Amino acid sequence: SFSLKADWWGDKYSMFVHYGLYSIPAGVWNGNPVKEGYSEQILTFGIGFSDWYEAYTREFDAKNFDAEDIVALAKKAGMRSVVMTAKHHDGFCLFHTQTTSYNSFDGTPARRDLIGELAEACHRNGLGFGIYFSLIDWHFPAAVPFSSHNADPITPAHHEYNMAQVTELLTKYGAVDELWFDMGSLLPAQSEELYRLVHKLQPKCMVSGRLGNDYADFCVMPDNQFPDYDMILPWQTAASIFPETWGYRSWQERGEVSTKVNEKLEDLVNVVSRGGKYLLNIGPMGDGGIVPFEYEVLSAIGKELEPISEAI
Ligand code: JFZ
Repeated sequence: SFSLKADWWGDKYSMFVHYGLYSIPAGVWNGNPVKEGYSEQILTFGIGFSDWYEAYTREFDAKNFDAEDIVALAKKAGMRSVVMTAKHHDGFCLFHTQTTSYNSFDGTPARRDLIGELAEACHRNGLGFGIYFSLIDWHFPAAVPFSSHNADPITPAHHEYNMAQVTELLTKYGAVDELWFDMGSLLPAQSEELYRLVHKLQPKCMVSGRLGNDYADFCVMPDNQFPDYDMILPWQTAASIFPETWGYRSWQERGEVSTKVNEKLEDLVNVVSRGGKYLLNIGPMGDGGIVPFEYEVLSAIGKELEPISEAI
């Protein structure tokens, strides 16, 4: 109903978190910076072989990943909810799933369910909680093998796998306010089935337009863009701190905090004043710790927003 969507819509500024195995190589392969593609996609742009990439599971201890720290930063930044990658294109799951051992609980020394930890921290602190879920999967054997583009079709077995994982994500972690499906080129029947599943399990959960075939509760604009026409559906703009990557990139030239704060504040105002919702990304480091530059930028934005926090 409209009022349910208005609840979600009342929150106009949220945190996006890209964290996964890719945060360990952090945009470096064989000692060289991988300049092509986003760093969260280093498997396809830099490393190439799945077993070399999978070896990062042995290093994945997430020892500085603290959901309370992430939630505290979101609050400090003036944000009302957090959306984190439960599974990115690499197929590695940050939640404890029965569908594959390629997950942070069963498949790494961390032995932790990071999605569970973040969901709890959001709920405990009164923040909204959302999940990013990649529809393509470069690890699942029955999926279309990874290719040079991301809009691959979804095989029937892969669709069932996604259905099972989405079922887990929407039944084990309490209220999920947003499901940020991403990429993949689904058949209309596949988009419909996932859309209905989400609303059956969590009627209030908002589904992103990247599920495809017009099965959507909100539209996602390209990075830092806003529409120059009236939108019928609610819309959201996702933004990364640097447009080149969403996942952590160790060699990123970051420049001045103040320059970045002004740039992101301007984007936030442009989006929110046109009726959109701004989803600003952080990409924690390999150990899960927050990048100091990102901490400073978000804190400074929060300070600027203090006088108008009621309006956002
Ligand atoms: C997708 C992912 O491929 C990427 O790794 C990241 O997770 C991002 C948030 O989402 O990338 C996209 C997809 C579509 C657009 C931009 C980035 N777009 O429509 O401009």
